[in-house]
Amino acid sequence: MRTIIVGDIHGCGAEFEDLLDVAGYDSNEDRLLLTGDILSKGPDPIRVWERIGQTRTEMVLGNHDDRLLTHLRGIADGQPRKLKNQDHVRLLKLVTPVIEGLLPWLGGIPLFISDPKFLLVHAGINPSKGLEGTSRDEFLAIRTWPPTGGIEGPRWHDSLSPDSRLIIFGHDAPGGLVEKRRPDGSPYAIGLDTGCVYGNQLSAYILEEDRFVQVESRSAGT
Ligand SMILES: [Mn+2]
Repeated sequence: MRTIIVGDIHGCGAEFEDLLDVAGYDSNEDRLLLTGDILSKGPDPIRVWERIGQTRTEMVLGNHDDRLLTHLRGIADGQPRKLKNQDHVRLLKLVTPVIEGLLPWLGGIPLFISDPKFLLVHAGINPSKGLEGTSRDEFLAIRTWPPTGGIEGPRWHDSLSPDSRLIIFGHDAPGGLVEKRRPDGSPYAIGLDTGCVYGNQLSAYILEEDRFVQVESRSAGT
């Protein structure tokens, strides 16, 4: 069995399928995990959702998944929230027909997945407080450390000890592919958001083979 971890898909359904093909994903043999932020922004969230339904996929919650969950709960409660952002309006319109399956699935998605060999999170952990001291907001959206509130600045994983368990994350398309290794060559930080939805690549890491797989975006970005 292999462990395949895919970075932020953001509605890039065709590229998700391309990537699974290139990785040689076999749903009977391989374990598939996602870094979160699977549906928002991109062209084909329903294709992503259908593909996930055909596989035994595990995932951690991203900041965009969390916001979608809030809106879906509003719809289910008969109190839909007013939306100004046209991207959000479009996404909700596309996924509302599948709300019956999507809402309970998304509601059960954890903030982190802890395995003896790796820790999977969407954005990261608080590098000084560790996994136990990481807040919900940090799991969903941490980027810089010390926090700057913006995109520029040193990343949280720059402050990680190489002795820590391998941590795999997404969320940081501006930071690109992250690959940090110990002196013995083994990885301790892997970042997989390579901005497919912005016209770049969709990336995956295959744990047992210690290698990356990438496919190009099919569009010039959104
Ligand atoms: Mn994100």
